[in-house]
Amino acid sequence: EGLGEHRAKAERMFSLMDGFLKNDPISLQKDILHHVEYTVARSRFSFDDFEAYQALSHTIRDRLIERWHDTHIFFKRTKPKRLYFLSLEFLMGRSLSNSVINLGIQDQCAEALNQLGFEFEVVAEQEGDAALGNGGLARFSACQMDSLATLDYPAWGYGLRYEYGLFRQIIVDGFQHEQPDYWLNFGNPWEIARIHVTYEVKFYGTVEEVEMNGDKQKIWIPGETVEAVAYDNPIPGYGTRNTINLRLWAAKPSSKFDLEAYNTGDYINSVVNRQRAETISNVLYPDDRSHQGKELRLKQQYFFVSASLQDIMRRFKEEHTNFDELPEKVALHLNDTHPSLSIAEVMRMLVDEEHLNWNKAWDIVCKIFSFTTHTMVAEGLEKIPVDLLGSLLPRHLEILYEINHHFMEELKERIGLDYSRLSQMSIVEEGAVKSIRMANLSIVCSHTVNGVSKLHLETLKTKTFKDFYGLWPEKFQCKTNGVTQRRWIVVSNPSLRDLISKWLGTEAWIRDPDILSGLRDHVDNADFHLEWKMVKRINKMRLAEYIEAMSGVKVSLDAMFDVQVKRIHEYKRQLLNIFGIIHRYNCLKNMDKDSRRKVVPRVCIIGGKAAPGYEMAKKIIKLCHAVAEKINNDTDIGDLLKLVFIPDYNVSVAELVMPGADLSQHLSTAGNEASGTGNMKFLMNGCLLLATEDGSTVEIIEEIGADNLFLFGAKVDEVADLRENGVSNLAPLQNASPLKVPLQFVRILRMVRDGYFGHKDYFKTLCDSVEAANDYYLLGTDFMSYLEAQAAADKTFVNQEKWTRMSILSVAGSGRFSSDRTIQDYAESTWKINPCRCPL
Ligand code: T68
Repeated sequence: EGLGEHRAKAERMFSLMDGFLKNDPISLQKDILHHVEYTVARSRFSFDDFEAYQALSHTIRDRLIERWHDTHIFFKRTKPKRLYFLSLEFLMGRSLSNSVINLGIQDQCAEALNQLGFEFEVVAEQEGDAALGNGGLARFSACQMDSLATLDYPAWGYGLRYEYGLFRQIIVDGFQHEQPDYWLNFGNPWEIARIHVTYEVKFYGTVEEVEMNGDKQKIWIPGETVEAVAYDNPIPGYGTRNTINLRLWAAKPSSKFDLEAYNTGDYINSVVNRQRAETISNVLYPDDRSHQGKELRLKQQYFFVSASLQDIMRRFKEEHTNFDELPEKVALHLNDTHPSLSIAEVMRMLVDEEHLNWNKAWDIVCKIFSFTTHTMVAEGLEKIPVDLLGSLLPRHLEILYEINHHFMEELKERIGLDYSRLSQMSIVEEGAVKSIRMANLSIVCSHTVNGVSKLHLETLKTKTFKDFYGLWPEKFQCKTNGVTQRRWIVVSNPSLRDLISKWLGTEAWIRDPDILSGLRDHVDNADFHLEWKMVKRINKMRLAEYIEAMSGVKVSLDAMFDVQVKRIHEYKRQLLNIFGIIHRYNCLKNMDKDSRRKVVPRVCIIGGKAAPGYEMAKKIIKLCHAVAEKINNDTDIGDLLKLVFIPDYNVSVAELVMPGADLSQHLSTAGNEASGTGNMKFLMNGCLLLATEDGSTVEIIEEIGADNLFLFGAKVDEVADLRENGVSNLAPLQNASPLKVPLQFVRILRMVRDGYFGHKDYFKTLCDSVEAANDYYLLGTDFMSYLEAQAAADKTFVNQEKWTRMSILSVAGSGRFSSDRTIQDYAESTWKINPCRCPL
């Protein structure tokens, strides 16, 4: 009764509130001034750009909240099957521009600000990045949220509200230093603290067996309780009222009073101890590949899993009474293995708390989970030491053992007593450190296992998870990654947005990216070319200004802007890029004046963070700076070659860099990059790719044709053989065969080794990492092919008509790499959810 009344009231309010906040410039202006005065508490007669940002953000936030309420009331009323996207990382970047664009009120906001004496772009730049993630995986999560909202899917994102996001990278004397990211210090208008949405999360303790209704039942007596508080982040869709929720959890000391602790008299110490609970959500782990068995990391994972699942189950139970309905109403997506403890947690909830029998619970669990892995190589897979798990989550460990026991029994029936395969497929790894293999767990329990590109899926099927593929071929699916054109064209490249819309005669591509292919109709139009080149020039100008401000290096706009920005990794081969630059420098030094006149000037731009404990990656950053110092100060070379390192690469830097790039490099040794998403962002910005045939680049080639990018290097099926036979000649260097490892490469390696760029001792291990490891990443093997691709890029750049054609065709072919396509595919074939569009 009460609920019905409550709903009827909500609906009455809903009709009253619709359009309550007006979006014309005058109304916006009033709201901005209101927030200046009453939220920011500055005088409306005097406030600066940052305060204008705060006030405008709150003005937008109000509008988001309105839509977000409406969306959730609508979802509640229609009870659709919901997707819960579980991810420990989201790289959202800035929110203001994205929000006003998705709300469709960009021009009105600009006008409102303008009349107050502010410029929208300047105000938007006041915002810091929300950097609650490491790299591709985390940014992909953010892109998917944008697409889920835009395509009207009833979805929730769940994650952790880290107090400190990914570290800030500062460069001192060419070395990376890490500083904490105090992103919440200036307030965060985009979140809503839900102080009443809290759950208790338990850790440690023991498992006991009790009698219940004549049955023996295991129960967990936990030893420590922490509270999870919800912070909601509205995610607006574009061209729809739908605004979905990203719910991030923060840890707080449990508000339940532990009287005994206080009564012992040590008041101060007990407060301090309780405060320690907050450390759980304090800091994001900055490693984007390795998984060290750290207790805090495991605590983070379970904290996040437990709070999210309590919330999800509460919502389910509000609407339904029978757990049989769970698979029709709930899809749980595991974004990599980081949230995979969810599997054990749902089993525990269903068996221990809801008293379902094991088989019944297991049947349900197997129908609700889907899983995406973002890793290409087996060494990158997550394992959790059993000792650690058993002490932190004793009941979960039992459940995991039991899941494995059932799985092993099933497996024996299917494949017989093939012990080697049994042990390889087991969820439990025996060995020096007995561990839980989180990927195996996720595969066993999920109805779908997704790869992030065709090549990635192929590797999963034929190598990484070969045996599982043999067992359950139908589980394995390819869902090639994508990126949102809203952020990566509309927000980041407004000039290109206008140009595309003008020539297509529509803005519909912002919702329907396949329409971009219509640009092919104009690929030979001279006027279009002219405007296209002008747009690139404008963006290069913005980038050049930024470079000068950051590094003091003045760059020529006529030069080719050649960019490699991504996390620093040996497999991503920034070293190949730097060696290529040294080669270019050597060539220039040996050229006469006449030949120099024909050279295409280059600005080489490198950016990216190294995991704090990853020594080789840090040395690569230092080498980049050392080489830059040499080249940039060589007046003899001038504008013909510049090298700049852009510090603290993040989402908002990417938004500036990608539109301004002519060429972008994606150099991973084939078979290492699961997908790559940077390549897609550059593609959308009309930047040509120089790349190996790795990850999703293979599909970009399918889409735009091999003629429209610069390819090089060993193919994935050649790599193993080359590692075996091709490169062992590298050490000792003296005998290096010019056929396998070119002399140019050997010479460059020796320049670095001999201290031509200084820091001889420091770079020694970097050189060793190439030589002593027999050039594991095939730098030497791929070097000549790389130089040829670079030469082809130079040659094409001289022919601006051809270059512009390729650039147009890149954008025209980028529709397939929109996350809208990815999400639609997931929704239809994996999650089985339907759009649920909130009425206007
Ligand atoms: C990336 N992975 C892949 N991992 O490397 C990239 N890992 O090829 C792919 O395009 C992208 O995922 C999206 O699918 C990551 O970014 C991590 O960041 C990470 C973080 C913690 C632990 C392990």
